[in-house]
Amino acid sequence: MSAAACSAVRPSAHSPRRAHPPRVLQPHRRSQHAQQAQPPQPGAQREPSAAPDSAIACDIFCAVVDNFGDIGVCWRLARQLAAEHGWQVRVLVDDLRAFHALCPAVDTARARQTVQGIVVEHWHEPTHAGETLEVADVVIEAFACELPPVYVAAMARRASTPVWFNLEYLSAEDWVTDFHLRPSPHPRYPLVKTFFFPGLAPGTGGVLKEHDLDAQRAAFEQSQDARAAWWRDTVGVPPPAAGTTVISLFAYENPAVDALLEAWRDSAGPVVLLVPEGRISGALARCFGLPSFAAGTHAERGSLTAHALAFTDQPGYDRLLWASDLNFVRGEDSFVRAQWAARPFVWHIYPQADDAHLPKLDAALTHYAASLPFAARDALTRFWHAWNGAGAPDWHALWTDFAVHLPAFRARANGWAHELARAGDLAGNLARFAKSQLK
Ligand code: TRH
Repeated sequence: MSAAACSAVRPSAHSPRRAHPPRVLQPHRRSQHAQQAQPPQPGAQREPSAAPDSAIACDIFCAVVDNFGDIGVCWRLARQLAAEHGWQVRVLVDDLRAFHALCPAVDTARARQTVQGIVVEHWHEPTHAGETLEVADVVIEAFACELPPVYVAAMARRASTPVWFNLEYLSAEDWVTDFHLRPSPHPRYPLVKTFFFPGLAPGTGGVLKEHDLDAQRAAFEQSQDARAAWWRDTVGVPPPAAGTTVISLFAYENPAVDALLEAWRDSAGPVVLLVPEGRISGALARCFGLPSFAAGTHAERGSLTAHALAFTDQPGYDRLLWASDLNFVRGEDSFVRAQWAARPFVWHIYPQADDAHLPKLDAALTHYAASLPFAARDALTRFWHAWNGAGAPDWHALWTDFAVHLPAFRARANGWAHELARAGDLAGNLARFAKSQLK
C-alpha cells in the first residue's frame, strides 16, 4: 500500500455507488490525537478496553440503500467479529425489515435487541446515535453512510480515540490496493477515518470468510443425507437425478433472462432452476404463464423445472449455492459467497449510472478468469457481459459454450477459491489493523 495521501480535502461523500477511488486527506497521527483530545464529557462513555479481543467494543453503522447487500455484509462482519474475535459488537441499522429477511430472529418492532450475542439497534439516521450515546473502541461506518454528528463529536471527546473505519464497497479494480488503509483526518476534530477496501487481491482488505466455511461446505457436499434433507426441507422435492444441471438464480430484473429460460427449456438435458423469491420472480411467472412465482411455486416446461424458494437466512443461502452446479449471483455479498462455494458462477453486478460498473465487472473477470484457456475465458467473458446487458446475447450459444467448457470452469472455480484466500479474511484483516491502532 502506498503511504502517500492526496492533499485535497474532501470528507467521504455518501455515494454508495461510487466507481472511483476516494480522495483522502493528509495522515494525522494517532499520537497527535492523544495530544489534542479533550477530556471525556458525560454521555460519551463505554470506555476503552486495552488489548484483549474480548474487551473490544465495536459499533457498526449501516444505512440500507436498497436490497440486502448493505446489511448482508454488515451482519456477516458483525457475526464474525463477535464469534471469531470475541468483540462486543453493536449493529445500528436503519432498516430492520431488510435485516429480518436474512436474519429472521430480528424483531422489526424493537428499538434494541440482542441477536446471536450482538446488540442490534434500529438507527434513525442522520441525527440519532443509538438508544444511549455510547462510543465504541472501533467504529465502522459501512459504505460511507455518515455517522450522526453527535456521535462523531462524542468520539472526539473520548479519552482514548476510537479506531474509525469507512468500510467501502468491494471492487476488484487495481486502484484498491493503493487506497486500502489510507487515513483521512477529520476536517474539524482530532479524528482519523481509515478507508478499508475489500478486494480480491493481496494488499486489499480481502473479503469476508468465516473460519469454518470450507469445513461446513465439505460436510454438506460429502453427506448425501444432509443434501437430501436440504432438498426436502428447502425445495420440497427429492434431490434431482444424476445428469441434471442444478442452477440457482439470484438476480436483478434482467431482459436477458427470457432467452435464457427458453434455452434451458429447450436444453438436451434436464435443468432444475432454484429461484429465491425476489426481483427476477416476475420473469419466471411470465415464462410459465403464472400470476406470480412466489415461494413454494413449482413449474415445468420442456427440459426446465423451476422451483421458487423462500428467502432464507445467510447460512441457508450458502447451502443453496453448494447444492447447485452453477450459481447466478448479484450485488456484493452473494458474489463473494459464490466464489467461496467453488462452483462456476455468473455475476449480475449492481448497475451504475454511465455504465460505471462495467470496468468493475471486467476487473473481476481479469482476476477470476485469468488462468482459463482462451476459449473458455472468452466464453465466460461473453456470458458475463451478456448477462450484464453489454453486447448482443446469444444465450443458446453461451449455454452450449458453457457446457463444453464446464470442466475448465469447475477446475478454475476451485483454484480461484484458493487464490482468493491469499488476500486474507476481511474480518481478520480489519481486527488485526484495529488492534494495532488501539495499542
Ligand atoms: O441484495 P443485493 O443486490 O445487495 C446489494 C445492494 O444493492 C447494496 O445496496 C449494494 O451495496 C450491493 O448490492 C452491491 O446483493 P448482495 O450484495 O448479494 O446481498 C444479498 C444478501 O442476501 C447476501 O448477504 C446474501 C443474502 N441472502 C440470504 O441471506 N438469503 C437468500 O435467500 C438470498 C437469496 C440472499
